[in-house]
Amino acid sequence: MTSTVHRTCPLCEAVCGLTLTLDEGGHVTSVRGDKDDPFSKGFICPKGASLGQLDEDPDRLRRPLIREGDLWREVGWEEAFAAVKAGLDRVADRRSTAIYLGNPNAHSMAGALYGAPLIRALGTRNVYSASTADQMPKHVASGLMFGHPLAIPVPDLDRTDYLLMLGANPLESNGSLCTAPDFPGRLKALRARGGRLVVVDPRRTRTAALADEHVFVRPGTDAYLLFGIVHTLFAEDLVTLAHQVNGLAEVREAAKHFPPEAVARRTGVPAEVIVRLARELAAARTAAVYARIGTCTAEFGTLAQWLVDVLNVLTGNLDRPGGAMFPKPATEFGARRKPYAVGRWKSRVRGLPESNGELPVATLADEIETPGEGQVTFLITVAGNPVLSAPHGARLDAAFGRLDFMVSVDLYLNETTKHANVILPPPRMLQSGHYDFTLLGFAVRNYARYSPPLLPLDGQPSEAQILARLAVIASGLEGDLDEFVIGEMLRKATETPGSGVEGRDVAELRAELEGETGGERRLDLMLKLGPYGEWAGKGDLSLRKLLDNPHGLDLGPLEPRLGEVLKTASGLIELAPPQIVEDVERLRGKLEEDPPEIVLIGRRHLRSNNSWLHNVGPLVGGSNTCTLQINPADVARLGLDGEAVVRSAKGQLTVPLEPTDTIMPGVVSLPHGWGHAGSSQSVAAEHAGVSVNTLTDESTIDVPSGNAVFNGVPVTISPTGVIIAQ
Ligand SMILES: Nc1nc2c(c(=O)[nH]1)N[C@H]1C(S)=C(S)[C@@H](COP(=O)(O)OP(=O)(O)OC[C@H]3O[C@@H](n4cnc5c(=O)[nH]c(N)nc54)[C@H](O)[C@@H]3O)O[C@H]1N2
Ligand SMILES: Nc1nc2c(c(=O)[nH]1)N[C@H]1C(S)=C(S)[C@@H](COP(=O)(O)OP(=O)(O)OC[C@H]3O[C@@H](n4cnc5c(=O)[nH]c(N)nc54)[C@H](O)[C@@H]3O)O[C@H]1N2
Ligand code: SF4
Ligand SMILES: [Mo]
Repeated sequence: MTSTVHRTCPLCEAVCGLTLTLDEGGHVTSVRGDKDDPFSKGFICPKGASLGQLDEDPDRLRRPLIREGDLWREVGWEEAFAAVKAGLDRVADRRSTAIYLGNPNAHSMAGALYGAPLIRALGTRNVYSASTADQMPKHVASGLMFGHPLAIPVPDLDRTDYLLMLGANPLESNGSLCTAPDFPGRLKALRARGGRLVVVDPRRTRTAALADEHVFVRPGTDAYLLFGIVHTLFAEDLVTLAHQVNGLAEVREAAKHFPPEAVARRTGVPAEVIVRLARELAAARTAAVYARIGTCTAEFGTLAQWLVDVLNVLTGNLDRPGGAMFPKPATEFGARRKPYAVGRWKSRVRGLPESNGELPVATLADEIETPGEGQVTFLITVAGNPVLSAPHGARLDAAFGRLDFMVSVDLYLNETTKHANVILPPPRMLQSGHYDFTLLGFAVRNYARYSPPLLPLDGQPSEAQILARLAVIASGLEGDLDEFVIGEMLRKATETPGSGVEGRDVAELRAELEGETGGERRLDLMLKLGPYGEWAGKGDLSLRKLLDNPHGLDLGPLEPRLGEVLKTASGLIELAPPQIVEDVERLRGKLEEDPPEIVLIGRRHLRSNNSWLHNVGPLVGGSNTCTLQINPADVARLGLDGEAVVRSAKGQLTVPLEPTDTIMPGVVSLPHGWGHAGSSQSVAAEHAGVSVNTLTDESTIDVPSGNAVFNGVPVTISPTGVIIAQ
């Protein structure tokens, strides 16, 4: 007997609904898009379609591993946890412990619900994550402008008349910090209804090819370009404010230094194009500016992310339909008691400021290598592969080898986890519940969907249980973590005026919660207390209701809600936060600088996902390979053929060339997440490629956020076989 089940795809930010067919043995026999999902409406991509192969990959770990020298031994769970405890007991000072949380934590219930308690239990400030290799500039800009790092406006994709998109390629990535299943279809619909799409990218990507206009920009210079647009709005009297703001005069002052003629040379975008973009943005009935990873992982990432929302504000488009809007997720984040701040503490070695409670992953190697009080000797990684994904990952590869003890929670033995003393594998995807606590906060329509586990755990702990157990080991406190958290949340809610449960009895409310696991009960609580919840009084949302609606629930289009979202001390939008404006000097200082002759950027491929889907046969090969895209003019100028040697300040690689006129002259592109030579993942090893993060530089960061810089890395390129004096 086969069965048909529905669940959310956990692989990227698009949160598509999937319909799976399972045979009697619980094996996936087919995966289709779920036509009844009100948000994704049947959309699916090749990754979602291969979920079955991934779920049953013979190379994935099923039991814990303990490393003894170079040998791995499969052990039972109790032995594995005892080994972790023994490793941690050897640490005299918790300041010597560190944790790294990788990208899949943003997709899993375990990451959302148990990451923070684990950090607290470990009691260290050495907290690192993929966020400082990704979107930290956006959190810092939003935190300082709107008072909350998660107050991130998204383009109102389905209604906007004009979309200016920088450094994003949703036709490959399916979107990021903008949850929108079938992003390609939504962009086509925008154009079909007479809207205009402009894409700014050093490559003519598939997204750019679909747009009305593609603008080539020199890597790393988006902040100049955006300032040029802001300058024009002021110069031509095109500013229309729809909200009261602080700092308008400071923004106008700062923008004076960046007239279009001055930034044209640096950005490669002609002055008349910059002026026209400003006029178009101002004239559009509604418009949104949206910028992603190409602009975040850059030297001026925070300035660029800030200017994106400055433009949304200055054109009157923030918080209005068709503009840039704040989603209202069903498990809405709580209020912040203190104003958002960055730099509350600094890293030990380089003195880099904390943001969102994290230190930059760009300095993790320093903390492991540098002796002294607080030197990191014990590391936990959860769902991360920083050896391939962090800037100058090659250095981390060596640094991890020097740790006293390392624990990894991961389904693969890979470039990072090979250094662990203990690897704890999560169960199969189909054995886990799924709710997108994080990603639904960035959705272009309000929506909720819960996927319960489809298969039993068979004695193996869930990932939630693994993380909770690690927290118990680290804190030394026994007890039920979930019931503790539930008690705390209920206590706060019953003491908060207007919470819908003010003055009610905690035990009584606790007894009303449903759910098979602690995670489900916490979800039920958050839904009931959330803006559509049955307790908050504005709806009837609960776990039960989501279980009764397995295709998901549409909660309506985005609505203006700035008043609810703003958490700044002034109660106004802070258009010119001092910590950001301070960095404008650095930008000005480089305005006249001659750009390097050749710079390196990254790219994504539809069938890839950072470093960890290269072991799924149907996804690798063909156009999804690790090649260096280079303009034919550069190939000819440098006398290259077939392969070339790329050198940076940090390392060198020999790579196959892919000449294409879709990339600007003077720019080359190499995807990240490759470099699987010698991997125990058999398919990935056959498609090894090289790691671009051998070349990237951990000493360069976006200053306000500490974010890594992956785009605009200076490199030189020479034919293979030519010996260059170093
Ligand atoms: N298929 C696939 N999907 C993914 C992922 C994946 O690896 N593969 N990863 C997921 C993750 S973790 C994330 S964060 C998202 C990212 O989602 P996106 O931000 O859409 O990521 P990319 O496809 O890398 O698009 C970035 C674009 O920026 C361009 N670019 C590079 N440098 C610059 C610059 O200086 N300025 C400008 N304006 N553009 C520049 C690149 O050419 C590229 O086209 O994708 C997610 N989805
Ligand atoms: N040069 C360059 N470098 C980049 C980028 C770039 O554009 N260019 N992009 C950056 C970005 S945006 C990101 S987000 C980071 C990603 O950085 P990381 O998060 O460090 O890297 P991933 O490749 O996503 O690694 C995910 C790991 O989690 C494991 N995993 C997958 N699912 C699960 C699960 O459910 N549970 C557990 N426990 N483990 C799981 C996988 O096996 C893999 O080891 O890379 C960054 N690095
Ligand atoms: S677009 Fe993303 S969420 Fe949708 S099927 Fe593909 S990988 Fe899964
Ligand atoms: Mo990312």
